[in-house]
Amino acid sequence: MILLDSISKDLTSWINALKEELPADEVVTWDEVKDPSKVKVAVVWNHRKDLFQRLPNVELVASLGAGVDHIVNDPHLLKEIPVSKVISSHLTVPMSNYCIGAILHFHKQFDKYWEDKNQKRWHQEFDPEKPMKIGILGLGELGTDLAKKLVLLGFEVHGLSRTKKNLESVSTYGGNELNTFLSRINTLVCMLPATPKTEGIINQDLLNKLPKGSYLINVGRGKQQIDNDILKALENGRLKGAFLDVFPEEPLPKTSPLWTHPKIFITPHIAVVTKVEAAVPQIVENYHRLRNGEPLINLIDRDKGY
Ligand code: NDP
Ligand code: OXD
Repeated sequence: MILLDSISKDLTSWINALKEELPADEVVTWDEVKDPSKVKVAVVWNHRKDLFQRLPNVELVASLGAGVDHIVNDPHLLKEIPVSKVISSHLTVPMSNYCIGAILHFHKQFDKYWEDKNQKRWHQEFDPEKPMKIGILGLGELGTDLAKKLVLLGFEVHGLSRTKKNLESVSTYGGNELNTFLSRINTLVCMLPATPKTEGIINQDLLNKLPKGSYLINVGRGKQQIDNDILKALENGRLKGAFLDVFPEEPLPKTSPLWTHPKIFITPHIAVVTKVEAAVPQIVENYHRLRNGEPLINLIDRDKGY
């Protein structure tokens, strides 16, 4: 039996797609579960609080996205239960496009030309492109795709991950080289997973290590950023602009000063929205593998938490 559960997402299309792929199996929501001990796979996005306590025989928990913090932060999920995430070009393509859009916005100074337009000012600069040295924090599935595409666009690209990677034409750094990485870039793109080590990583101390007039793009997770430190960095010129897709509290409260700051672009956690066609084939594949006793795909490392 496959159970789908979310308190924030309408799961109808997911359930229909899974039922179509697995016509002989039971695909259910929590309200339809008569015997929770029959649930073998739980497919979740922001699941109900006590879900894992009620599933004694679950053998796989599948995230409906790339992030798994909503699952691994649940203390009731036993450490030995495998957790899978979505890995797909349906995710990497929109994520890279979001980041490239934000980078090009700053690179081509579209914010300045928008202001010029409002002032009816014809200011033809000799050198209209802002030089960009882009640093990607997190060179995983998403970060690697972005790094490769930025190289093709002709940008200078740096990338940092916990373990140093080898990527053609990208300057790479290991986790203990954060200061060097920051000193060589002027645009920081955060694509980190939410873990205890990444919580609050975008803080005053980190931002002060960037050169003055840098740019920030955060598409990782909101708890990685300290909003007040970002506001201070914009005030003192350390940052010239920011694109934020994620926030410590979502939806972003109406009282947040981020909403009205002229140098901050806000999107409501839509850098990627996982589509049915991205996740369902992988869930079905793992369901068959589980039944056949074969190794599962797209599993996260439960010790690392991502
Ligand atoms: P991966 O697990 O593939 O990659 C994570 C990367 O982060 C790895 O390179 C890893 O290093 C690195 N990393 C982890 N912890 C640290 C650390 N403490 N210091 C330095 N590097 C670290 O994840 P994805 O690329 O698939 O996704 C990344 C995150 O993006 C997701 O977890 C999610 O939070 C976010 N996301 C946001 C979306 C949105 O719409 N805004 C949509 C989808 C995802 P190593 O390779 O050495 O393990
Ligand atoms: C994800 C997300 O993790 O949408 O997939 O944030």
